[in-house]
Amino acid sequence: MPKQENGQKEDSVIQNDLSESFGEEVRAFLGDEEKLHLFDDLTKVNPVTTTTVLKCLQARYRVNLFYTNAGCSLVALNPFQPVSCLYSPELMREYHGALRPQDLKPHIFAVAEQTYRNVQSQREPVNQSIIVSGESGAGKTWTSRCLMKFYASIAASVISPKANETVERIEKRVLDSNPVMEAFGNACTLRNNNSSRFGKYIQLQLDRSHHLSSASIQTFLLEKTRVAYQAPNERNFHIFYQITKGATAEERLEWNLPEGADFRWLPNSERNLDEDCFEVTRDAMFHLGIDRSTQNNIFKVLSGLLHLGNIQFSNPVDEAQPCELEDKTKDFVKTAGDLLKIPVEELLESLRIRTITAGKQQQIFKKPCSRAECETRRDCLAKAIYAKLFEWLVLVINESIYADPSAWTSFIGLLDVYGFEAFPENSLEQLCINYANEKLQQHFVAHYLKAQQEEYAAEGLQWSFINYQDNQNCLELIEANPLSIFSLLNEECRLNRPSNTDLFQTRIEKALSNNQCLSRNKFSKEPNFIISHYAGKVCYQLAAMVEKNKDPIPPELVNVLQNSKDPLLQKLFPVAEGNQNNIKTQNRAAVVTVVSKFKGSLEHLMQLVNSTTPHYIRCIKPNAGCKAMTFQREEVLSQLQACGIVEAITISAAGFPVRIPFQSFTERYEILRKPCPSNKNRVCDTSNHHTAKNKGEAPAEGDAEASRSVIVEILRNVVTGQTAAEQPGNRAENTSVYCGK
Ligand code: AOV
Ligand code: MG
Repeated sequence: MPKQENGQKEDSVIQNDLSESFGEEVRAFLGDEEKLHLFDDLTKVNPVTTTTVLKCLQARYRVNLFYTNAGCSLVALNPFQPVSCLYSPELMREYHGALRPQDLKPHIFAVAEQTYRNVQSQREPVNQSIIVSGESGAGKTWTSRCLMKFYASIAASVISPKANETVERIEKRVLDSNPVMEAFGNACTLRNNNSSRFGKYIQLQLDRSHHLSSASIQTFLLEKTRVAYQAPNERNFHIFYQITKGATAEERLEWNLPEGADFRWLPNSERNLDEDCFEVTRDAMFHLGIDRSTQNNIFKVLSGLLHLGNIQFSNPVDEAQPCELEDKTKDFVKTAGDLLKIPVEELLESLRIRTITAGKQQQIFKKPCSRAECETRRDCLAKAIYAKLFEWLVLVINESIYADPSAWTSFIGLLDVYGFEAFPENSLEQLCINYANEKLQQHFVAHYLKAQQEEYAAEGLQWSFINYQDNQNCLELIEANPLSIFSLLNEECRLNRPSNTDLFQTRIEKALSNNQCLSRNKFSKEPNFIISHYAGKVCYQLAAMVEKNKDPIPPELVNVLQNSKDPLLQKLFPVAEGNQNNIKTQNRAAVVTVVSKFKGSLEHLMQLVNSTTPHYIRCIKPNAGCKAMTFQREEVLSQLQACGIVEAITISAAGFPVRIPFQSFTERYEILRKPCPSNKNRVCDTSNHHTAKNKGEAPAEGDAEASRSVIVEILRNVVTGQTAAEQPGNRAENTSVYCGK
């Protein structure tokens, strides 16, 4: 859970008081302090407790070991500084070429390689997913980028002359999608200088020979409000800073971006970030098929939005008249109109005059908007353009990496969504982001913590159930039908009345009071509700939430955009057939709310992910301030506790790390089979190397016993590559092999 304050103890202090603060049991473990960093697999730590796991991770972090295996997951600690050779092409080759990548140090490349081999080893290809999770700033996007580079390097190493040309093209384009999507979809927030403001699932599609043949990118809910509103100390999307800083003198002239111009929607531009590199974005766009002239068009429109942001209104003397323009902003209206190729008068009318249809004849009336309404319309226009532009970019990128589904047989999916966040002020955007993270957590819980234990029980294995934090309650509070935060928000939108947040707060409390994940900050004057998420409590402010959920685009704005002479805007806002300039029809369009759309797209995503074999990378943010090489114990501790990683390690350590379907097991190792125990004996426990036990049956005897022990020995070597004695803290369970149904 992100902390507001930064007062945690630093590494050196933690060092000194560590042995005092830990219990007796742990002290024995700490005896081997020198060797702590050698635990590259947390299932080997004994005992597995939050404290021991934390201690191990800290010891490894200190000696630049950022990756540690944790049962079914890989824990990735963010160094917050470039580490030489950690992602070098040589290292990629080493992992890709390794006989057994699991013998090498834990690394995201080992996960990537294992995932790739999983696809290769199946007779029928099984799709795979790598789910990268962690809170905001933990390193998900960085990790996904490195994974993509790894797969691109595998693709580039393909020698097949036939495939070569396609592969080169695809892998380059797949990589080029990153700077473009990050320029348009990432921004500097309080938690992360390069925070993803959208979710992304990229499928790397492989042909029959397991070569990269194409890819596709699916995105989720861009935080478009950022275009027109940035919280204090945050910034707009990177691309706006890139164009204002990186444009040439001629471009400045053409795009009306004089050096030092002051734009309201461009706060904190004095902060220079690596992400401000315009050249990289332009080159990548070019490689993706967006030529220089289209790029020019895009940047002109973006500049138009910045000018739009500087338009300010004042109340008219006569209420029956439209709002006045503040004197100093008149030039901005003209420039915005020029850049967006919309006649200034039309632009002003769309911002200041509302069209109402009424009466039996559906007559059209015009009514001046209030100052606040004018401002909302201005913001809405900018958000609509930016969101469509982002959608269009994703479409263009997808077209450039697309192949007919008959050209590929399997895929590896990489999931990188915005991480859990809690700011001083949280609204619908944070609710959606945190909901997405709850969904991923649920996947982990259901897939690993729950399913694995249920399977042991079903197989009749001796197993004492390990408790874990289930987030079902929290998800129900947010999304359930018929009553949840989402359903109440939707109902409020349907009622189409001026929203009264005080009443809405009471309604939420009444309707959902029996869910323990719901509470309220009673000391706040602002209507709010608190949700206890798996990663911590977040207080959401109700103001503007209903409006954001409706996300209406006034039809006058759509009209004005459809009538623009700008080629890009014409592409983004095509005139639907038979619907030209028809305000009446547009008024009647059914409203699909933001949360309904988001819920639908996430459900679709989870179905897709559920159909794949998952691999988890858990990114951990070692300090709240994004400082290089600083390990704040409490910060890490709360993340470990929240994500259920210790429970997962406990289950992995006590359970069976290798599970092979019984059928495959017998097929594969049949050759070693002499007289074999009956099929009912499904468990081979190698703790004493020669016992088969399950459901209380007697151990096999003689030859059968010996042959089974040979099989298990082989498997053990396949799995660990070492003997038990060589591994620090190894236990009998770690060498167990379990053949399930
Ligand atoms: P996120 O994706 O998890 O947050 P990022 O991947 O953007 O976080 O990482 C945040 C910052 O941490 C990056 O910009 C890098 O400066 C640094 N970083 C992360 N991983 C590494 C690494 N392995 N080596 C060096 N520096 C690293 V968000 O998108 O906010 O949820 O919405
Ligand atoms: Mg990110």
